[in-house]
Amino acid sequence: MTDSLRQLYRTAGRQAGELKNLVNLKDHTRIVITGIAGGGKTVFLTSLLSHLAEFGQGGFHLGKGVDITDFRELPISAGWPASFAHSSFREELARGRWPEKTTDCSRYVCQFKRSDWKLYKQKISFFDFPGERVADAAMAAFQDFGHWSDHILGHLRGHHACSEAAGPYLEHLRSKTVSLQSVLKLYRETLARLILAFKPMVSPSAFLLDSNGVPASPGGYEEIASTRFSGISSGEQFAPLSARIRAEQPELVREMSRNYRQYRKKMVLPVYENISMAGSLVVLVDIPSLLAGGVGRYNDDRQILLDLFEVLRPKSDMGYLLKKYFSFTLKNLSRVAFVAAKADMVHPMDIENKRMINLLRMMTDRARRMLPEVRSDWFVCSACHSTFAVEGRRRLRGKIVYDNPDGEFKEFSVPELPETWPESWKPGEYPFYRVYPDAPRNYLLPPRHTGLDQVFKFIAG
Ligand SMILES: Nc1nc2c(ncn2[C@@H]2O[C@H](COP(=O)(O)OP(=O)(O)OP(=O)(O)O)[C@@H](O)[C@H]2O)c(=O)[nH]1
Ligand SMILES: [Mg+2]
Repeated sequence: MTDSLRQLYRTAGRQAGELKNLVNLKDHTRIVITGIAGGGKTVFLTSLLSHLAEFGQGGFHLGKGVDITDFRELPISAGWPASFAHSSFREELARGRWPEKTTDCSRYVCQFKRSDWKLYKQKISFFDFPGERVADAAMAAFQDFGHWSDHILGHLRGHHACSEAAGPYLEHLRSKTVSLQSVLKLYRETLARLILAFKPMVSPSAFLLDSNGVPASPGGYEEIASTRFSGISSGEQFAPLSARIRAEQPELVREMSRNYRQYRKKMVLPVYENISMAGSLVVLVDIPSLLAGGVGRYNDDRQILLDLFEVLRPKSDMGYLLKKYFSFTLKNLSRVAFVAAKADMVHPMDIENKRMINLLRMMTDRARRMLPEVRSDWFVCSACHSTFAVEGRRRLRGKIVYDNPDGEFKEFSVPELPETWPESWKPGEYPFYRVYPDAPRNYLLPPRHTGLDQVFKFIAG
C-alpha cells in the first residue's frame, strides 16, 4: 500500500469517528455545490440559504402548501472547514457587490421543519470551496504520478487551445534528457499561459491559488511563472512527465512522485473527501462564460467535469475507501443536479425555447452516464436574478458592469444561444455582459431567483 493511500485510510478513519459523534449522517442531507472558479457557487448558496431562512417571502415554492419554519444554523465542530459566511455575503449582495472569490473551504449546517415531513426536522450540510481546486480532480482520481502525468499530457496535447499554451513544454519533453529546473520552468510558463487565456485546467491549482488562499497576481506569463510554484512550495514542485522520460530518468521521477504525493495528501484529498461524501451534488455550469470564453475554455471545463465524475465513481480509489469507512454512517451519492447557472445573463426567449437546458444536457451527458445508479436532472437557474427582459427585443436591463461606474440600470443587447454547441468558436464571439447584483436591501426579502426552488426540491429529496 502506498503512503498516500495509508494516509487517506487514517484520515478517513479519524473523520468517521468525529462525524459519528457529531450527527447521524443517515438523517443528514450532505449537499456539495461544485463548479469552476467564478461559476456561481457562493452566490447560489447565499441565495438558497436566504430563501430557506426567510421562507415564504421570495417566491420559493416546494409544493402546494409546503412551509418551512424554525430555520436555524447549527454549530460546526472544531476541525471542520470554517463556517460559510452567509450574512456577510448576503450583505454584499444588498450593497450591489458580488461576494469576493472564495479562497478556502467552508461549510454551513442548518436545520428546519418542513410541513410535509411530519416526523422529522430536516438537517442539511452544505460545502463550498474555491473553484480552482476542481482542476485537481484528476489527482484525486489517480494516486499514481505516472497516471496523472499521462492524463494531463493527453489533455494538453489533445486540445488545440491547450497545445498552443503547452507547445514549448511538450517540445521539451521530446529532448533526450531533461533537468528538474528546465521541466518546472517550462511547465510553470504553460500554466501561466493557460491562466492568461482564461483556461480553468490549471493543475496543480496551487499555482493559481496557493495553500494560503493567495491568488496569482496579474502580469505577463514570464512574471507569473517566476513568482508562483507548481506545487506547495519552491522545494516541492512537480510537473507531468512523458512515459519515455519516466522510464529513462528514474531520479527525476522519484523526486516528482514524492512531491506529487505530498501535494495530493495536503491540498487535494481534504477537499475531495468532502466532495466525495456528498449525498447530493449540484454541478453549476456557467454557459454564458463558456460561450464568451471560446471553445478552449469549454473543452477544459468539460474535461474537469469528467475528471470530477471519475473521482465520484464508487470503483475509483476514493470511492472504494469512502465506502469502506463510511458505509455505516453515510448515504451514498444519490442525486446530481446539473444546473445552467446565471440564467439572467441570457435572454428569456432562449430559456423558453429550451436552448439553454439543451446545451447543458449535451455538455453533461457523458458525465451523467458515468454514474448510472445516481438520479440526475437538469435545471436552469439564476440564484440572484439581476436583469429584466426588454419587451419584444433581444435586450436586457441591468446594472451592467462594463463602463458603468455608478451601477446605473442600462439596456444592453444579449447574444442568441446556439441550438447546439458549435464545432469551434473564438473568445468574444458571444459577448455576454456581467451585471452587478440587484438584491433587496431588506434582508427579510431574499434575492429574486429563477429555478432555485426546483433545484432545491430535487437535491433535498
Ligand atoms: N447575473 C448573475 N451573475 C451571477 C450570479 N451568480 C454569480 N454571478 C456572477 O458570477 C461571479 C462569481 O460568482 P461566485 O458565486 O463568487 O462564484 P464561485 O463559484 O463561488 O467562484 P469561486 O469562489 O472563485 O470558486 C459573480 O461575481 C457574478 O459576477 C447570478 O445569479 N446572476
Ligand atoms: Mg465562491
